[in-house]
Amino acid sequence: MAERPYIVGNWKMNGTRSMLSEARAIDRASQRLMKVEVALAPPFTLLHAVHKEVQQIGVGAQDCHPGEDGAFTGDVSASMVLDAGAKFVILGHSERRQAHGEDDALVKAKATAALNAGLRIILCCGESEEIRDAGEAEQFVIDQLKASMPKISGNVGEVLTVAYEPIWAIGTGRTPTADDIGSMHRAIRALLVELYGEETSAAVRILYGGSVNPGNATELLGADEVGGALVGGASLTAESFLGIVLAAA
Ligand code: G2H
Repeated sequence: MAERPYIVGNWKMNGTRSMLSEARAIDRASQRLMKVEVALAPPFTLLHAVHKEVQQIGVGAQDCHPGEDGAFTGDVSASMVLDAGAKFVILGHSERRQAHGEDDALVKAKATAALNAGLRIILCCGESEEIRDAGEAEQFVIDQLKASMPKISGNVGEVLTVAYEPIWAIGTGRTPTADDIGSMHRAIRALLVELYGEETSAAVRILYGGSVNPGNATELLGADEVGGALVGGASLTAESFLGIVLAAA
């Protein structure tokens, strides 16, 4: 695992102000687990409230628009989420690729906007079940990452995190084996070395995401080249999310 594992809770379209107590509890416990970097990505409506509520953990958004401002009803720009207290944004999640038709070019444009605004990015990638069954998962994920990766200059480890999330494992309770995760993460690491050089890319953490829970976290986090986890369903209560944080500590 990475020197300082990164455990990120993606609340997706869940949470009202009643969930601020969960964020508070996660933050309080994380103050005693400094070996792990912990963060939450609540919905836009809770970004500022969670930011005000916590001291230790990072707060991020789940999406941003590629533009600066303008007539884009319902959209939120990178500088707006930064202003609300976000330090990072999750981009290219398969739920946005599938439900909102986001392609690699749009993900890249959003990532460029986020970096320009001063946000860190968590860039998601992952294959469908059909692609895995066809034996094309690694090539697909590498091509997807190449096409959605923004131009990054300077210290790439400070601004970029990659999250590998096989679509068939998201919210399904099914997970790849530790060996499968390890070989995918090694392929992603090789791409990062090719793009940014060995030394610079070493600080980029590659998270695993897809049905991570307190029961399987130790095994999944122990897979080769896994630098942490992007957690959906199991991040919605402090109890289950902290079980995963503890497994990383
Ligand atoms: C994958 C993951 C969080 P879950 O989407 O990004 O969700 O842990 O619910 O599978």
